Amino acid sequence: MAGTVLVELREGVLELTLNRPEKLNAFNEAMHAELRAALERAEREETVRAVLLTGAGRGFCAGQDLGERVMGEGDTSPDLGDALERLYNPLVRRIRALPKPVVCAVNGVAAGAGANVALACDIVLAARSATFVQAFTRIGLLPDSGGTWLLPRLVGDARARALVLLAEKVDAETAAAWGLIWKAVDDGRLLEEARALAAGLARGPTRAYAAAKRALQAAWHNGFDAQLDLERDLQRELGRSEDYREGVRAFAEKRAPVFRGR
Ligand code: T3D
Repeated sequence: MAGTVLVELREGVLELTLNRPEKLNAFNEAMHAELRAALERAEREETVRAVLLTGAGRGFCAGQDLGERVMGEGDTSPDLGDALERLYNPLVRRIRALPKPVVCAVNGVAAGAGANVALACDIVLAARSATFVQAFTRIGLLPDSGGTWLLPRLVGDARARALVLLAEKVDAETAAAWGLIWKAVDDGRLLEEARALAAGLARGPTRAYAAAKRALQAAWHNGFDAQLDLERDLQRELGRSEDYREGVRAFAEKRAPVFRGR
């Protein structure tokens, strides 16, 4: 039986396809578990040097599977804090902290936590027909999975507040124009472009990417001096890497570098 996440390693890229298309790839416990295992593999295996996340069918991900949350008269309310603590928070933390680039190809609607998981990735491409919707307030919730942290930082407070309170769909072109994502591409070219981009990153200096991700994440809370200190420490480490040596040698020899991620 096909899993809820399809996993394929190609050209150093671990391609992860959310695979519950009949539910627009909404998250259930099984999909969380399979995605977690795949991301752990991405972190562990040296042959994996980038990750590509996408969705099967016409949607990217519709957030939490609401079928698991329907309550009858007299049912006790679910502990959503527990669901965030066990499932969503570790997921977005894992994506942000993964020491390898994570590319997201948003192939269709990205709603609720599905939108915020996409936005947690390093480089987000979206099909022109894709949409993003902070659907949470439609069902009486607030954005989670890092949405309230990430949105104002990406698009500014005014747009973040409107996105959250109005819970309206934003199309991919607008998302790109606002800086919510990297770019919108023609539907038929999305996967091809995302794969080429991820494969290029997989051939790149993996340790430099990891350090850059770490520094960019720290920049959100560090002051200028702390950030300069962090850059100094990380650059010191990178200066001892094989990839740096190769990069400089290739530059001097006027050829393309061959980075091994070491
Ligand atoms: O609970 C916790 O653990 C706390 C954490 C919460 C995190 C969250 O993500 S909360 C937010 C949950 N998500 C939503 O509220 C989004 C719900 N879905 C929608 O608003 C719409 O489906 C979309 C805007 C995403 C897409 O609209 P549209 O018109 O393109 O498609 P549709 O017809 O509404 O959906 C197609 C099918 O997918 C449909 O099934 P059916 O009728 O054909 O059998 C629909 O029920 C199903 N579907 C869509 N979203 C979900 C879903 N099934 C389960 N859960 C979903 N989230």
